[in-house]
Amino acid sequence: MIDLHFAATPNGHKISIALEELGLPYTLMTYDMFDGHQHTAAYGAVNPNHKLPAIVDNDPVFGGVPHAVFESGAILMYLAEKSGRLLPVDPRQRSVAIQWLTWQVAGLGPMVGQAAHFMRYAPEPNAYAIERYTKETARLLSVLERRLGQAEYLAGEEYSIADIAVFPWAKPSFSPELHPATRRWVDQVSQRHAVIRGQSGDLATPGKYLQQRAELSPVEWSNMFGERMHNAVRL
Ligand SMILES: N[C@@H](CCC(=O)N[C@@H](CS)C(=O)NCC(=O)O)C(=O)O
Repeated sequence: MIDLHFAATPNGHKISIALEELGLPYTLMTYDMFDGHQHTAAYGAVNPNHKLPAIVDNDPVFGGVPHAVFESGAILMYLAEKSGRLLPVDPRQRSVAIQWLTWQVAGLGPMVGQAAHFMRYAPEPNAYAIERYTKETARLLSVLERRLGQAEYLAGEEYSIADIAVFPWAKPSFSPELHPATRRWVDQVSQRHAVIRGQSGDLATPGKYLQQRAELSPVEWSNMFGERMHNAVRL
C-alpha cells in the first residue's frame, strides 16, 4: 500500500493519475495548502521540501522500511520502475521520455506556476512578471505543439510518465486554435479511464484553486508564500 500525500493541483494529479493507471492501491491523504498542513514536522519527515505531492511506499520492491519519495518527477520515475510500466524499455525511447518529463518539471510547470502566481496571488499588479511568464509559457506550448505534431505521444509511440507529467499542466494552458496537435493529444489522454479517475471525486480540484484572482486571508497568504512557509524550514 502506498500513502499519497496530495493536494488537487497539477503536480498532485500527475501522481493520482499514475497510481490509477498502474492499478497500485493507495491511501489518499489530502492536504489543505492554504491552511498550511504541509508545514508540519511530521510532513517534513516525508518531504524535506514541505511541498506536495509526496508518497510513502510501505512495501518497496527493495524491501526494508517504508520508502518516502518527494518531487513529482522522481515519484513518477519511482512508480514506473516499481511496476515496470509507463517508461519505454527501448533505451532510445526511454531517454526521450525522461527528457520530456524533465522538460515539464524544470520548465513548463515552473513557468505556468509563476504566471498563475503573478496573475492570481501577487498583492500588487506586476506587468513585467506577467509578461515574462506568460510569454515563456507560450514559447513552451509551441515546443510541445511541435513535438506532438511529430509523434503520437511525447516519448514516441508509447504513452508514458512524460505524458502523465505534461497533461495536467498543458490542458488548462493550451489554445485549441493555436495548438491543434496538442488538442488531439489532450482529447486522447483525457479519455483514459485512469486520467478521469485520477481527477474525480476526492481527487477533483476545489474551486478555490481555480480562481482567476484569489483573495487570501493574511494567514493563508503566509502559509502559501510568506513567513509561515519559510518558518517550516528555517535553520
Ligand atoms: N517541484 C515540486 C513542486 C511542488 C510544489 O510546488 N507543490 C505545490 C503545489 S502544486 C505546493 O506544495 N505548494 C504549497 C506550498 O508551497 O506551501 C514537484 O514537482 O513536486
